[in-house]
Amino acid sequence: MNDSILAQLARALVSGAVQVIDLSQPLDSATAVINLPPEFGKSLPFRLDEISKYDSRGPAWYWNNFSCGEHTGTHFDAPIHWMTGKDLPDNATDTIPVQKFLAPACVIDASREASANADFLLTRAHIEEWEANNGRIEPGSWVLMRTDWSKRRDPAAFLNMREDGAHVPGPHPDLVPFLVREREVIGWGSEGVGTDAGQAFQFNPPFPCHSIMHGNNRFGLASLTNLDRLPPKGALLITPALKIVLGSGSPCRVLALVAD
Ligand code: 23J
Ligand code: MN
Repeated sequence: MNDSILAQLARALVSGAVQVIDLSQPLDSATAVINLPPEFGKSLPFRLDEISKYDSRGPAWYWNNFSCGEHTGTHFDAPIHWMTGKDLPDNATDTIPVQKFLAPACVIDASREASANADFLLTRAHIEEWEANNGRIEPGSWVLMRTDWSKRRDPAAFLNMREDGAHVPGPHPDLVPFLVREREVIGWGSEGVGTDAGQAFQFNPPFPCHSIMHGNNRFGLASLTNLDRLPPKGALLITPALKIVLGSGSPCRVLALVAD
């Protein structure tokens, strides 16, 4: 009899008792890319260049070159991405211990608040309400903020830029140190183009999710989708970043395992 935990999982995958949900957005040249003020460097959009397509350039094969910034589309943020994490051990995409690419997820539903207020910030009070219903966030969990922002298919509506910067929901600056120190989360995931709120450039500290998460060797996931298909607790995330040597992050096919 084979009832090892992995054999049970394999059977559950074959039977459909465990489902795989794709939390990634499609990558193409229209994929929205973060737009920082003009004095800063630019991340290039995704680009595909055909090498051959069963033609004189390659009679039996189709393939492409592609290029993009590391932080394009659904992507993983490594600690080395931020100055606060630059000297931490194993802080880049090639050195993060691969065990960390599998971790449970807590999904906080802020879709109602986000639809009423594009600048909505998730606070400790929201987490405590979630914990009253679902139990305490376990160490090593992802916290994913569901906003339904990924349903904004028009890139302009998704980025939601105004003269005073982007207006996108995210974590309150006081929430991030709480999640790092008192809940020991592995990272934070957002549906927006980055992990921080659109107005986070003027928070104290600026970009607290980047600054505090990465300064404590924690990770980020951005441009997630399908968070409305996850339970509040119990999903297992698979988030392997590409093994870019000294990479600050990479596009990522983020998958969630969910049991019936
Ligand atoms: C660089 C500077 C600011 C931000 C970002 C990148 C991201 O959101 C990112 O994708 O890591 S806010
Ligand atoms: Mn990023």
